[in-house]
Amino acid sequence: MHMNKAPAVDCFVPDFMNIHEMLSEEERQVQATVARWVDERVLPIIADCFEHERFPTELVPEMAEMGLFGPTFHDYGCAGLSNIAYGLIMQELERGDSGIRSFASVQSGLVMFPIHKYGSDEQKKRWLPEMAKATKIGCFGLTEPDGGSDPGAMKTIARKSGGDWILNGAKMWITNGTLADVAVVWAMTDDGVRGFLVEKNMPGYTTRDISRKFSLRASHTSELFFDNVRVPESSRLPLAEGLGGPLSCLTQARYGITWGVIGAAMACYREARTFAEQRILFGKPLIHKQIVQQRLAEMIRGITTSQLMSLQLGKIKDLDIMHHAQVSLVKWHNCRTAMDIARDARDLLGAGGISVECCPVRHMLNLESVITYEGTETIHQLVVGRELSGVAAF
Ligand code: TGC
Ligand code: FAD
Repeated sequence: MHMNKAPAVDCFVPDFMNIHEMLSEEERQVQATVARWVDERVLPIIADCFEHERFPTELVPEMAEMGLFGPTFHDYGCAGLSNIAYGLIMQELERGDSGIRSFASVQSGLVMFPIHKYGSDEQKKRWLPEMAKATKIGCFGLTEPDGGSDPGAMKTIARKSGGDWILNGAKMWITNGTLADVAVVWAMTDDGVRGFLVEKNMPGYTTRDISRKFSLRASHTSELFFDNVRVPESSRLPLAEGLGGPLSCLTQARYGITWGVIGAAMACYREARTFAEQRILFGKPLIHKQIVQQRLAEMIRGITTSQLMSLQLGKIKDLDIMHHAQVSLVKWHNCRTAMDIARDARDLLGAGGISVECCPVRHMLNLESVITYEGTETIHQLVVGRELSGVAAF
């Protein structure tokens, strides 16, 4: 005999459509473990980190201990989880802060993934176990100072010199750039785009952090410079040929972002709902007002549609039938929805909402980056438009 279950909206993780019931036991346990860790380890310090532009590197070994890096791989010391479990990890991390989720996205989706998919056996053995343990950190260099939306026009070049490659150029807006032991760098060669593993100590390779950001302040965002960097052929990803290589990595990271931003939206909803219960105005708690209920209901509508879209993406990703245009639709939808929720939650909190003590303004500012990186909203609209029309209108 089944009991009808009331929609869960008053908990940390709003679950209006019983998504929890759709998860496997393992997926629930993963979510609960990461959620607890975020509550205990991230939430108490993150406002301070954001205010002082500090990425909390001390948390990275704990994330590795929980198996959060490369969690969907079944080898090289990785956890072998489902794509839905991976998504839930991203959701919980970004409920803490987009910077924490960014760190995990880059390490897993943009560095371990290309090494796993396009690397040689030696490259995999050398880097993947250490990256799973986070004793080595990676970054992903695709965007350049002259523009990120059209990576096919990249100016960073790699020329053959004997058995080696000589790299020249620059990358910009690179997450974890100054922290990274290895950069996956995409460069143009005479045969098209190729990927290289550029190591921290290679002569001619330098990095510098970008400061004065109003967004992703608890995350390192860097510039990478290549001045005649000599990279051995053994450090080229042998199976990556053409622009499809880096773009396939973006599909992995974008998938994680679709879940991540739900976490940011949940955090904002929760703070707005708590405030609306506690704030007495015109003789009643705000939550008794029709307009406030409508605003909270709109937030739940956005969170729920985003959850259902990401859950479906996870299912078709686990079946290995997910297309990158489907990811574009959900990245666009979920980022826009999370931004709208963060902005409205900020407003609902009144003047207090502009303080870093309240999370919506921090999430709202972070989401300005998240809606831009991994393909801007416009780029994703044009990807979907190309599917509908058969015409690339970039
Ligand atoms: P196009 O002709 O469309 O594609 C070239 C080849 O690649 C294939 N492809 C994809 N494959 C897998 N996943 C995708 N998402 C793919 N998109 C395209 C495509 O089928 C084709 O294959 P083939 O075999 O036919 O050659 O290439 P295009 O030059 O027309 O570009 C299309 C466009 C604009 C969609 C693409 O350039 C694009 O996505 N631009 C946005 C760039 C971007 O998102 N950069 C992100 C940088 S990394 C980052 O932001 C990290 S943030 C990390 C964090 O902190 O979380
Ligand atoms: P541009 O490509 O110059 O675009 C400018 C504007 O033009 C945008 O509004 C865009 O939507 C619009 N536009 C572009 N094309 C068209 C068109 N065809 N028609 C109409 N409008 C168009 N990159 C990495 O490689 N690795 C990273 O780790 C990384 N981390 C990042 C972290 C942060 C915090 C940020 C903010 C960015 C990061 N990026 C990273 C870069 C990010 O991917 C780029 O910012 C993004 O791809 C957009 O490139 P752009 O900023 O050069 O904007």
